[in-house]
Amino acid sequence: MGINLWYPGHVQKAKRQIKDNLKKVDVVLMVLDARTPVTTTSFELSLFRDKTKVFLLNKSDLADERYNRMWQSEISRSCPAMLVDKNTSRREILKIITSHTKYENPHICVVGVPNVGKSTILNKIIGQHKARTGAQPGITRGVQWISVEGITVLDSPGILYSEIFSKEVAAKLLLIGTVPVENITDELYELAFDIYKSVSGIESDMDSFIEDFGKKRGILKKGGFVDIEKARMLLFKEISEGKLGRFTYDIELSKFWEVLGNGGC
Ligand SMILES: Nc1nc2c(ncn2[C@@H]2O[C@H](COP(=O)(O)OP(=O)(O)OP(=O)(O)O)[C@@H](O)[C@H]2O)c(=O)[nH]1
Ligand SMILES: [Mg+2]
Repeated sequence: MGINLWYPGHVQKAKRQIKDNLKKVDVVLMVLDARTPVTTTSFELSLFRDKTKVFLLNKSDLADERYNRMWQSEISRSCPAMLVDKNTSRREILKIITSHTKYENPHICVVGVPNVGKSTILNKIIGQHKARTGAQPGITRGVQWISVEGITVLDSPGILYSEIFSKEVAAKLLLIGTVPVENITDELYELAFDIYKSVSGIESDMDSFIEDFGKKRGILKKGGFVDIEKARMLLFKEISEGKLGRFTYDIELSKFWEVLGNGGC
């Protein structure tokens, strides 16, 4: 599967680095994508077993609003959880953190799969743009402690589950932009499109949808034919950036608790 090409050394290294720094961490901010709260919990949760965890359902502006409310209340049954988007204030995020820790100036660690918005949230918490952010997964490469006015936060690169890694998980990660659109197999594109189709109500098959999309966007090669490869890449990029609408791909609430496992919060 294409995704294996992108389970690179730096993810292994990131896990090791996070582990080495965990002793100093009081609160782990688990950043999930509100479109796929289950799929984006698919990383090494065991690392954080004994830590106080706060769940942030980020990019909620790209997810279906009805499901946003459902997910927030479901996760909140047992764990601190809030919906976050680019407009969420620093004060709101600090409030949920400080209300779940006894420390006045807690050391906070921000973790999650690639491109979920970890560095954006970190910058918000410290009130400064100190961590680099960007639309490609894999922007943050090493862990770094950042300290501003008594708030100490650890930024970390995206981490992924190394074992039980199903095709469905990979397809959903593609839909939310966690997997770069290079190196994806046709099979994975097909599966991702099927999932997208089922929530968006599109009726056409992938090939004709891409053909139409390419024509509309003028993604043509010599002779006036649609450049299918390029059109496909742009289509999936736009889907992941929410440009074609707000969708939630994980809708089975009970699955969250299965993935979270016994460790809970
Ligand atoms: N629509 C939307 N976009 C967001 C939100 N938060 C972050 N982004 C965008 O998502 C992209 C990734 O953000 P980053 O903060 O770099 O994500 P990251 O998790 O640090 O990524 P890596 O370091 O690559 O693992 C950027 O283009 C951000 O502008 C949000 O709440 N809504
Ligand atoms: Mg980052």
